[in-house]
Amino acid sequence: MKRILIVGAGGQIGSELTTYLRKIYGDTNVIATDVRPNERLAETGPFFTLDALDAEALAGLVSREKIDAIFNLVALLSAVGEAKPQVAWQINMGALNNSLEVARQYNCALFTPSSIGAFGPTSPKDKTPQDTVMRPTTMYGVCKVAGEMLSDYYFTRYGVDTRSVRFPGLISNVTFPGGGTTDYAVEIYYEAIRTGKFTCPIPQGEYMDMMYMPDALRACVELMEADPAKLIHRNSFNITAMSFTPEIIYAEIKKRLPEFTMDYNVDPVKQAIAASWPNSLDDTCARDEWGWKPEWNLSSMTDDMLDVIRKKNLK
Ligand code: VAH
Repeated sequence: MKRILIVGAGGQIGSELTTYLRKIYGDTNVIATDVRPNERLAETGPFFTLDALDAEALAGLVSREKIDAIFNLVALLSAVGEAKPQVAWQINMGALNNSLEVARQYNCALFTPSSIGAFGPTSPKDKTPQDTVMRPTTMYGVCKVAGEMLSDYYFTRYGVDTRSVRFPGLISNVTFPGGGTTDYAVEIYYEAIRTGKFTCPIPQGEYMDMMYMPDALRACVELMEADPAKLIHRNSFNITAMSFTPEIIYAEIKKRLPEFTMDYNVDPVKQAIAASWPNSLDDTCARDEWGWKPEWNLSSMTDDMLDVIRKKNLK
């Protein structure tokens, strides 16, 4: 990768991936775009407002900037996607289709994240295999499975260098996620510092795979820089770092903040989505094919999250 375009750079992943890639490849070689202006991203490198559904504008930018790798991060997440499924399909699949077509026309590599949301209630729940039944029951999951298959099609039919990982819930301290089922695992840290109490929308006992954002960012680069001859899979690799329930993350925070309290007000939409997803993933293929290995666990992530949030002086 030399000249990189990030589509949807203003979101939870993109806002940190832009900074991360600029440190590796050089500020001027990472062009960030989003449908809304973003002053923070424009401060450290090139930024353009771009509607990912505007195929002509996307193609023009890729051509002008001589892009050789695209990160397509545009997606309405699982819970918000259930509130407006048709909009989620139009945006998620429209942005992917445009990215695939432009990648084909201008010979770009393309990374599009998938998710544990691509699995459904009939997928094996524990140590969910790389290749297994995938019948998601959310529009988000339908988009992710369709996106995986479309991306594999563009690789086999046109030779487009498409690659992808199935991200677990991502936890970060820079940009809040929006409309996700795993958002609680970010919100709980902020409430532990801000108010000392948290009302959890996910029921006790509900395991979900999770990952700290620094591991997710490194996974994006390691996969995109991996030797293509060693890739048996492409779209999309299971990867994970940890799996926990609300009471497990609560107990980890409480070790550090003994006064912290949590109660439950379960959100039925998020409960149904979480229940349809795996409890834990088997990420052997990512480890074997491109050397994936997480570096953060629940304890080290909790130390870092609380440390960074304290320094934000939230009121
Ligand atoms: C969501 N954060 O909750 C996203 C993610 C695995 C979860 O895809 O929808």
